[in-house]
Amino acid sequence: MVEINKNPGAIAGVLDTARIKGDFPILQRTVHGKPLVYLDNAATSQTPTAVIRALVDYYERYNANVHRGIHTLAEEATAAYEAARAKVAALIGASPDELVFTRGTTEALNLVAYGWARQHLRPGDEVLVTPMEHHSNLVPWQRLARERGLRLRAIPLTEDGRLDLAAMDGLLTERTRVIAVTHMSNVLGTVTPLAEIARRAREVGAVVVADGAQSVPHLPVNVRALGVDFLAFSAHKMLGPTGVGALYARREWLEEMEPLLAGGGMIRRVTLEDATWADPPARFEAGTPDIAGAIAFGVAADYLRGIGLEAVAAHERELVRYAWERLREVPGLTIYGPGPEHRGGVISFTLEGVHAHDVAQVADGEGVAIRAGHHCAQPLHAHLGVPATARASFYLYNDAGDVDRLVQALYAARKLFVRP
Ligand code: C6P
Repeated sequence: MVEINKNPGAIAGVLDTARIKGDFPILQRTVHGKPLVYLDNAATSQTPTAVIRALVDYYERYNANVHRGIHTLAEEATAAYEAARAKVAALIGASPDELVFTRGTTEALNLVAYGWARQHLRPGDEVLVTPMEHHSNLVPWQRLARERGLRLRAIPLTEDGRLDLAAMDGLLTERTRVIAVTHMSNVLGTVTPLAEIARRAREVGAVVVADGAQSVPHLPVNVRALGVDFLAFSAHKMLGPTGVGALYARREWLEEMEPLLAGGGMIRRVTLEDATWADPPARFEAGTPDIAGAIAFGVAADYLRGIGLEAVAAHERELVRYAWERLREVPGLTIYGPGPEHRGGVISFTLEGVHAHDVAQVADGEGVAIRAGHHCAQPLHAHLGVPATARASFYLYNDAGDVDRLVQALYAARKLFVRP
């Protein structure tokens, strides 16, 4: 029988998880008759009451289109929408006019590829990617490379799943125009040295397109300190709703970027023959945006700021250290990626003799939600030599007791699938 930690706070004690769990109604539910342990935060995070209230409040009190009406509701909606932009921008150290609301990370990265890179890159130019990119920061570049005759080159990984910066130096040339790199792998948890990458990119005149889907929710991120040109992230991975996210872009690039969509809200002047664009960020937000979602995104940013991203990161560091030790006790379990000191709150693993999907299914039966599969990172799984991994990903409401429940579920999976 696996020993259950009776005092989770004593091990992962940075945040008061009992109080925080109380802010998340969904965490009070049971799954298959057992209290839910939610460890699929890299896929999507749960939503605190304050964020849910913001969505309801918008529809109950001031549902109106933004930047169009002059009636009270429209003015209130516009003010709340722009206030949300300022809050989200402040969270990453950007100005509001450098932040475009998108549908999420995927749309934000496509906007960079098709809105910016398509205009700026020439045949023969090189784009550096990494083997641990989520498909969202790889497939748009592959598509653009085919269309524009670009060359994609991959920065190798070290044995333990970090970026090999010495090898990156060997790939950097005057043809390198873009380094498209994740700030935190959604599979290995590896945190990449973005500031260092940006410094080296500047030396050859390349821009850095950073995928912040996993880092912005979990680490203190400041775009000025990092020196990146673009940073994409999603609200739903940082306590906000689905369907909204953001692209930070340096002002000079925003000025030169082409919109993906044309229509209402993004124009300055339209004649029957022609149109001119509005200033950024409105230029990139054609059509009625997800107004309630953006406002709720701002409330999620408030919530995170209230707790403090330093504290969130420290909490997850403790939790990952604890999970690392506990998981390594499980016979036949292999963890992928670097040690706890180089990763965020994500641990992907395989369990010998049990398919990753079976691991996830048994865990679900125990009330523990984890993800299994390729996690939209097929090239990385090819590199690891496994078709699928199981993944536990943590957030500010998780504690050592949740890790213990996971470990217990893994023993249950072994009992079912592995012959003694
Ligand atoms: N990763 C996961 O389970 P969207 O879907 O646009 O909000 O985010 C895409 C995305 C981009 N980059 C990284 C590093 C990501 O982790 C994700 C989403 C989820 O890992 C769903 S595949």
